[in-house]
Parts: sequence; C-alpha cells; structure tokens
Amino acid sequence: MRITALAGGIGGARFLRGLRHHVQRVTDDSVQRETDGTEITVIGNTGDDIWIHGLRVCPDLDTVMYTLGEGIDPERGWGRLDETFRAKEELTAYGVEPTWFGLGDRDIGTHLVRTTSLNAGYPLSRVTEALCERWQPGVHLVPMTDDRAETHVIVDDPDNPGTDIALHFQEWWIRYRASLPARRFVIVGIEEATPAPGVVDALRNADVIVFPPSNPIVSIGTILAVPGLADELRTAKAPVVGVSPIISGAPVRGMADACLRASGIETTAAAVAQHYGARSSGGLLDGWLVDTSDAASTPVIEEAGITARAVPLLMTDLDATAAMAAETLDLASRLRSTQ
Ligand code: FO1
Repeated sequence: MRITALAGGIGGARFLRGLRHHVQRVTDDSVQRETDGTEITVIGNTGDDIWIHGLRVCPDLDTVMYTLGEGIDPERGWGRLDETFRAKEELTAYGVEPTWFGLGDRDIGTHLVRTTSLNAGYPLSRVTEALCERWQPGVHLVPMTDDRAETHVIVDDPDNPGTDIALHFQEWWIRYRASLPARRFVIVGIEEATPAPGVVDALRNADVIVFPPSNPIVSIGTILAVPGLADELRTAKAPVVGVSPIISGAPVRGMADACLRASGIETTAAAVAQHYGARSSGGLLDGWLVDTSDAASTPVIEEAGITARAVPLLMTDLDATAAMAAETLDLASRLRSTQ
C-alpha cells in the first residue's frame, strides 16, 4: 500500500512517527496483509525555509527527518537532541543579527551539508535524500518543490504603525510569536515553483493520501499552493483523509489560530474541514478526523460532504499517535470501498 502524506513541522512529524509505528506493527503482526510492503512518502513544506548566516535552513524537512530519525529534541519539537548553542553565542557576541533564531551547533552540521550541496548545484530533493541516508526516517521525504518558495507575512510595521512590512515567516513565528496580526501571507516565488521529482507521482499513485495535523495555512496550504498540486489532490484516485490540528477550538501546539484568523477562518475542527472542502464538490477532502471533544461538529462536517469521525486526537505518546494513524487508514479504506 502506498501512503502519501503532506506534512509541515512538529505536529505533522509527530503524527508521521505514529503512522510509521502503526504500519510496522501491523505488518509485523501480519494482521492485515494489505499493509505488507507499505511505503510512506512525505511531501514536506519548504515555505518556512530561510537563509541564516549564509546557511540554508529547512525547518519542516528537518523536523520530519529528525523526528522519524530519533534525533529530534522531543521537548522543543525542533532541532537536535542534546543540542548546544555555542556558535549562536559567538555570533551574538559579535552583535550579528538575527539573534532571535535558535541555531544549534549540531543542527549547523545539517545546514552545512545542505548548503554545500546546494551550492554545488544539487537540487533540494537530492540533498534531502542524502541527508536521510544518515537518519533513515523510514519514509521517503520529498520537498514540495526544489525551487525557492518562501512564506512571508504582511504585518503592520511595529516601528512605523500604518505601513505594511513583510516579515519572513520565521521572524514572525519566532521573534514575534505570531503576535503581530498577519494581514496576509505571501509565498515568494510560488508562482514559478514546480513540484519536486516524485511529488506528482506520489499523489497520483497513492492508495491513501493523508493530511496530518499540520498548520492548514502555512504548512499544508503552502504545499497546495505549488502550481498543479491542489488539482492533483482533487483528481487523485486515492481517498484523502485529514486529521484536525484544532481540538476544542484551539491548536494543540504552535500558533495555527493566528494563521487561521489571518485567513478569516474560525479556529474549529469543522471550519478547517470546510476550508479544505469536500472532494465531491471540488474540494480536497473525503474524510476528516476530529477529537472526541468535537464530536458534536461531525454532522456539520458531513453536511459539507466530508465523512467525519470523532476519535482521540491528543498525541500524548507513540501508542496514542499510532491509534490515530490506525483510525485514519481505517476511514480511508472504508471510503475506498465505497468509492
Ligand atoms: N522555533 C522557535 O520557536 N524558536 C527557535 O529559535 C527555532 C529555531 C529553529 C531552528 C531550526 C529549525 O529547523 C526550526 C527552528 N524552530 C524554532 C522551529 C520552526 O520555527 C518551526 O518549527 C517551523 O518553521 C514551523 O513549523
């Protein structure tokens, strides 16, 4: 079975770890022969990518790679385990900006390899493949595009109210904790971006397509903004099942509510499903998982043409996340049998 997931950062990576665990467990038990030889392809968001001190940093790709490669700092959810920040301290001592970006010493190793390879002319997809040789994430991690497509946030200039300025997403996210109201998001370069090798194939030939609980605007939304990819979702033969990143009206982590607000979308599980829309009416979803605390919203989601199911969605540990993945695949297989 071929599973293709569109993933952003921390929430998406945690879900994918549960998905891989579930698939491995079921295959070992050989309970469902259908998952034998299951492959997971992850299409990673690269809109968060940034040049920092001359290094190319790919936060969402690295979060997936480190999380699945067991190299992530589990508390932060980003960056490396047992990290130090001596190089960052030195840069700060020189008065070099930005000081707000947490550049870890071990993480710099990844950025040096990536930057050297990119400068040698290798595309990001090839570089990501090479980095994954070390980390063995157990999934095929592909950037959404090899082209530059960077999310910037238009905000009211804090130093000069009344004028708009564009902040790189990372500055808005890290330095300002998404506290400056975003007027809109602009993905610089997206119009010219083309899907990275393997991305279209992973959508066309998937048996299941999954939206993990990632940020619907700046992670999954950015992947879908790559020309052609939203249409690939709409026409894919596989059922598309998503997992709500919003539980009881709030994001579990991160600041997806700030992004939803900027896009005029209510911060509820149902509103996000309606934002993606039902494939039966030209949208992107066939199924949508909401947390048990949001079970009352399943009728309105069903009315939108999306099959809804209420299950526990708190990713408290690997077993909880694996159970979410099992529910996702189960809903997909029911949808496939009714297609
Ligand atoms: N997030 C923070 O809140 N503070 C940081 O200093 C920070 C540094 C950082 C460095 C490398 C990296 O791969 C991710 C980093 N993140 C940091 C997380 C990152 O901003 C977000 O995870 C994604 O961009 C949104 O999913």
